[in-house]
Amino acid sequence: MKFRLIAIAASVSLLVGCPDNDNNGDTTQTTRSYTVTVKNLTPNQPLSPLAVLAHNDQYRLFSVGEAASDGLEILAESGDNSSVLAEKETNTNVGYSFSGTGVVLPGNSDTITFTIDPTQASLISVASMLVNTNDGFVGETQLDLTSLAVGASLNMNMAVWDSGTENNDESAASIPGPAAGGEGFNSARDDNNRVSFHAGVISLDDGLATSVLNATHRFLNPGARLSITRTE
Ligand SMILES: [Ca+2]
Ligand SMILES: [Ca+2]
Repeated sequence: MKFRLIAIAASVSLLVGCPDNDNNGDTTQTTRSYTVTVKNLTPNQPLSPLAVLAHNDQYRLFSVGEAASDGLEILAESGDNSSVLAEKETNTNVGYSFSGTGVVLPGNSDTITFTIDPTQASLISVASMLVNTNDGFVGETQLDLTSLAVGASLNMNMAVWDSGTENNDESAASIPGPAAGGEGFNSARDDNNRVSFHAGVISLDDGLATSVLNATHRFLNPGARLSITRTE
């Protein structure tokens, strides 16, 4: 009995504290609007233009421990988000795709604003390459927006992943970002072919003789900050 009283008191305070709660699960509302902001937290790793997909729960942009899709391989090696965005056309589980406005420099952020039909897509995935790496990217997948009330935000740190599709040799020939201007995408998968937590770059300063990178290109997780706000 005492537990039940506490539970009731808690639910009452929740209702008082969240007047917008009525918007949750409102089946009469046909669209919902969001802003998605990614802030680059690294010292010297520009982020490639953001890719954002809105989809149902049958889709994942990537799975840790499993092979990257061809689209993610291209994004993670070259920064080109077009193949990931094209999954809207080729995968019936993806309802919407949105691109960022351009490269996101260290300390800067980019914001994408969009409106979606929650019956078509209630989860989102976000990805962007750290361009001074072989195949490093920040990414989140299957973020469920269903319970996000109007005015509420979801904030999280974005881990840096290794797409597992290119060897991390850090050579000038293989780093596409401003540190080198080397090759972007190569269809060879000369790494372990599994998405994993990125071990970080070594750099010439830390003893990798073939590396075109220096200590400023190093990063420790997280690589970016993600904020999602529901506006309508
Ligand atoms: Ca790699
Ligand atoms: Ca490759």
